[in-house]
Amino acid sequence: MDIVILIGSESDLDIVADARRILEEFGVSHRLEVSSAHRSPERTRTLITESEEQGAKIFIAVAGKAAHLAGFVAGQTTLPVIGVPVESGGLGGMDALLSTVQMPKGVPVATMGLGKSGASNAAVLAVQILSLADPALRKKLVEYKKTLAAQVENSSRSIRKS
Ligand code: RP5
Repeated sequence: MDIVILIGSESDLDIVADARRILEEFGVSHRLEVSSAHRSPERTRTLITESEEQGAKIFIAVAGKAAHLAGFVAGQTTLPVIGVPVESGGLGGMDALLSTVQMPKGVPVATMGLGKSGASNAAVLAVQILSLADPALRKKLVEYKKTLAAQVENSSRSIRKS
């Protein structure tokens, strides 16, 4: 298992659906767990240790509100941590964005944009990191980029036709 996705609450499950699909498409194994930095700190600590022992290479931490899950994980591992802030009521995600991105010096969290697109980008970034040591993954990323470019061309073609 290469990637561990931690979501702060079951209510974040929908946010990571596309990200999980992306990892599957690239053939990258992942484990998904619900664990909260503030409600279940012991469980989160145990998951970090267990994941490291099982050979995990990257953590993706997804949380909303005072989102300290990614920072909590980053403080306890030397593995890269990618943070995804989640929009929730009240401050519309600005709370989670700032909580995730503003890590003090020395403990980085690679912070994505908000919500589902941020989670998808977390998956792509994780694949890119893994591809540094995996030429087959790199080839798949080249194909992925070609697919993105083809989508733009197709959109443009159908607009011209309409
Ligand atoms: C965070 O607060 C979670 O990550 C979630 O995004 C948000 C709301 O949590 P619940 O009220 O659904 O538990 O801890």
